[in-house]
Amino acid sequence: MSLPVELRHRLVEARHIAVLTGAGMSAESGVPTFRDVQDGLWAKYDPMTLATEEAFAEEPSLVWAWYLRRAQMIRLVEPNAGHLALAELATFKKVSVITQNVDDLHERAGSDVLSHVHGGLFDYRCFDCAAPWQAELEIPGDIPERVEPPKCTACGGWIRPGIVWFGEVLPQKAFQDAVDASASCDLMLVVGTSGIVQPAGSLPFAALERGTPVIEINPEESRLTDYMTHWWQGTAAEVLPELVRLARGQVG
Ligand code: BV8
Repeated sequence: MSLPVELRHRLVEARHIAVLTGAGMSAESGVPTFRDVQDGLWAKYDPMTLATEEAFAEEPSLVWAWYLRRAQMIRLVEPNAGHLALAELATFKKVSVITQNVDDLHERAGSDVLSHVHGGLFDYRCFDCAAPWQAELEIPGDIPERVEPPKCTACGGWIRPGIVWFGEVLPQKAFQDAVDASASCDLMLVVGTSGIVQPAGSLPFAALERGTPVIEINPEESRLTDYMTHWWQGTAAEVLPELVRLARGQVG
């Protein structure tokens, strides 16, 4: 158990816990983290360049195929013990889940997600006129390097994923809800994020600035570790079930 006594008490007494999750939250479900996602056909591409409006405008079929592959990966995996632990925590505490992840694993574990700050792979819209696209996403068994995106029935533009690309502003309400929860909770957990991407990486400071303790759960140090109240070194699926036991006041 790697939690100082003072923080164990704060955990047991906490009435509102905000949780910021990143790609490491889904790693034990078998979803490669954002920086490790490149293998196979897309190994030669940098995700940082693919996840941009410019890349989609230039090569819609390449970018669309990449997101189809990621959507396919997510459909093939299950929530892990970490996702399930957060859903369990919310049965006896107020928990605000703020995720950078574009998967739906928190929802499939039973969590109500307050905020997907980087959007998600479960809604789509027209790249040109932004009309929502409701059709069923067709994912071929074997996804080639390029797949032409569907076309918007309203204007004929390409359909894009409801993802926040680099250089795009975050959904205003989603981010504001995330800031409000981080600033008003009485304990914050930061799970599986390198803290590299902004402005999501700034959310823990909305808690720290108010003297709210922030516990980082990560097997490795991140850009945030030096600023955290406590670094609980370990993985999401190992640590979060233990954290829930401690939150119930079950020691050991
Ligand atoms: C914005 C969707 C402003 C895409 C993502 C130039 C122009 C504009 C902006 C910028 C710019 N230069 C820099 C910026 C800011 C930029 C940014 O932050 N860049 C970084 C790279 C420096 N941010 C933006 O562009 C944002 N928009 O700033 O707009 C603006 C204002 C006005 C007008 C115009 C613009 C938009 C950022 C959103 C990008 N979209 N996702 C997609 O997924 O395809 S972000 C992407 O990275 C994923 O969502 C991912 O969640 C996110 C963050 O990464 P992490 O989650 O931290 O994942 P990572 O792999 O890095 O780390 C994994 C961690 O898990 C590690 O620490 C590891 O140790 C740990 N781990 C591993 N296994 C486990 C584990 N932990 C626990 N358990 C385990 N088992």
